[in-house]
Amino acid sequence: MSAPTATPATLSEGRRASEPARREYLNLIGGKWLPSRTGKTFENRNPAKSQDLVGTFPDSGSEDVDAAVKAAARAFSSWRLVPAPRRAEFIFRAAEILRDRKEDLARVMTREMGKVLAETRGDVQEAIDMAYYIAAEGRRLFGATVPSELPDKFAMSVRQPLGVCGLITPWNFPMAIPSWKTFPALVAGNTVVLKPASDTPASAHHLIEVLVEAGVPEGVVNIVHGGGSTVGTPIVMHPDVKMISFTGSSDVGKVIAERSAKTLKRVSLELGGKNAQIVMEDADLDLALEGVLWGAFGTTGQRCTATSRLIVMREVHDEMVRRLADRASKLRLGDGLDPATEVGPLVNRAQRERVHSYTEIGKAEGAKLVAGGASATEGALGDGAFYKPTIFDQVKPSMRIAQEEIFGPVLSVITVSSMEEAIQVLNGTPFGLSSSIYTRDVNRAMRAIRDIEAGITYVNGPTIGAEVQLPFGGVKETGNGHREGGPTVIDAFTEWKSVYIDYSGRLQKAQIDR
Ligand code: UN1
Repeated sequence: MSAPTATPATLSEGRRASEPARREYLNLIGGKWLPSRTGKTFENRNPAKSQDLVGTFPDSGSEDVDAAVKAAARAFSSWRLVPAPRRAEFIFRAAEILRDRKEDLARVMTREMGKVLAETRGDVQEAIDMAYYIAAEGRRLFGATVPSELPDKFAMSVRQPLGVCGLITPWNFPMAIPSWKTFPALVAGNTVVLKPASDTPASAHHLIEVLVEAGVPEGVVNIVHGGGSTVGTPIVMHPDVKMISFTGSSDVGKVIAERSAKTLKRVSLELGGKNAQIVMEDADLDLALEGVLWGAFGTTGQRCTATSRLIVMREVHDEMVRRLADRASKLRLGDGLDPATEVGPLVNRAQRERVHSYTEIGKAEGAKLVAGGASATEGALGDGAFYKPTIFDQVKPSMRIAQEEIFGPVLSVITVSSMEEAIQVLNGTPFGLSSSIYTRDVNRAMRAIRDIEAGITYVNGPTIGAEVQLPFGGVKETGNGHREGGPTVIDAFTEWKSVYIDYSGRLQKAQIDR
């Protein structure tokens, strides 16, 4: 494996990423660190401090994608033959490197994405968790052995890798989500071309560097930096890419599914959400309040799983909204590297404009603004993409602010009069990722678990905080039936082969010889 030509392994040299430092990043193609063939680059800047340049990245094009796919296809012919437990050992090694370097990786992530250090540490931790969890699959990758209907005949099913997988990842979990896709793909015997979000390319890049350092052979992992149309689309359209795993918006997911249909690629999609927390009148209100604050404003509301709607019983509405508005308006905004900060900036100014447009929509729809509703520009905040935690009360379930994914710190409060109405409102959007109910009544909790249309339901916990060992994904326009995480992610990254071994020494005819 040739070394990066820019400043390699800077993170292992103990430099604190919070110190202003920039780096020229390159693509990794077939084991070589290369600039883009376009000759172009783009900048990655800190959304809390615009003068802080994290690094420059290749602004790649279809030729870079083609080279990466060819390298991955070549590497596949040998990687698929490496025994799965050996493949997994590279991932265990990567887990250890990530664990040792967690603090530095988290600090760079805060600089490029904005979320607070406690959360970027959590993001790296999620990659470490995924590595340990899925590397153990190297000694499982279970198939089934089943009886044959004929004598002296053996039957089983085995998993086989797909080939080159194209992984397209978002900016809100800059390392965790690339790890959710890359690690299982590799354990299963696939090779990878990764295109991370151009808002947060450094963290995905560091993940790939860690895999290189762990000894993953040349061409098995490749990273091509750049935009959605210039790099993402060529990956999706490439005939030698066998599978696409994408996390992002439902609109882009639908386009990817359509395009992938032309070459009948497998597509695993993790898309939008409009997650809700229900608060019943019997709930522990203190707990419910902490839950919704964390679910709605943690990560500045930029999680697929973020709490975007609070569905509250009429009896406890006034108290909940009063306390919530008070607490939300006191949350401390700032640079995520400052330990006092509770809410970081949005990922960029364009996203802040988008979030603010929903504030205008909410007002025009007649909802009542009870907190926030504007950019935060006081003092040093003026240099970043900060937006005040925003709460709309008196929201009707059909309003756009109650139906569309906003992906920012905006919460819509909807009042209901019964459990049935609460679940009906919760289910009444095109999405179905995460959900939550706060109640002390076990019967109500069990009914909610049964009747809520979502891939994830929490009881007495917020909508965010999924763990890697359980399936992650959603129903309706949140996805297309695949799940990340848990043992289920292996289904996304493998093909089944059924094997029949006839040791009778004669022609036996299934369904006919009886
Ligand atoms: C996402 O926002 O796409 O469950 C992922 C959670 C995190 C993962 C979120 N563990 O909130």
